[in-house]
Amino acid sequence: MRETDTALIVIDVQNDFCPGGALAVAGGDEIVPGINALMAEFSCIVLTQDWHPADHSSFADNHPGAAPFSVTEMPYGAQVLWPRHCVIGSAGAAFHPGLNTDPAQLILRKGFRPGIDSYSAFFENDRETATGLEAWLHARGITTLVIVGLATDYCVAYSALDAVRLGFRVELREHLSRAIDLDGSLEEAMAQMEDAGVVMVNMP
Ligand code: VGL
Ligand code: ZN
Repeated sequence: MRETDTALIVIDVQNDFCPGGALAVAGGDEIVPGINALMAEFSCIVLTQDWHPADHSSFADNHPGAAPFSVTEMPYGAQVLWPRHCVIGSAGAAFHPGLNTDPAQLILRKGFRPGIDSYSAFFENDRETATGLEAWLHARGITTLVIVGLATDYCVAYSALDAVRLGFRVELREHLSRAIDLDGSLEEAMAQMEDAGVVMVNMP
């Protein structure tokens, strides 16, 4: 069991981000057994769930003529337009059936406001609307986070970078994450996380 000041944060291990899903991440399902095994080492576990209403502004099909994976300007900045994914209550939004959800004390849903996306588990994409996770972790005396999940270059990276900014010590288990890798996004995200001081752990 890890120290009581450390939490495991499992980002978006949902059907739509696994092979066969609407926004499939290559090998997304491969990380499930390793994440389940890792849970045994933690007394504080948080799962996040990407959770979008049907009219969500991050869906390309809600922008007539826009292609999936194109970029648009939102009031809060640039936003990738994604294929419709993780619609509230859908099978695609459910956790991968192999993920052990029982040990989690918190399941945090994000991205439920139609006008704004939320990659990070801490802040929506305006980088200031809080999800409440920071306060939840602080109230439990958590100072160190071990982050795993999907996708390395979007929700995992945004969560890790926000966590560092908030003063947490952050460790990324690279082998328990998989990336979308859109136009070099993985390389950029890895560089940003390394610059920010995220501790990279990669095990064969
Ligand atoms: C994610 C794109 C859109 C993620 C979520 O979980 O990384 N990526 N929504
Ligand atoms: Zn999403």
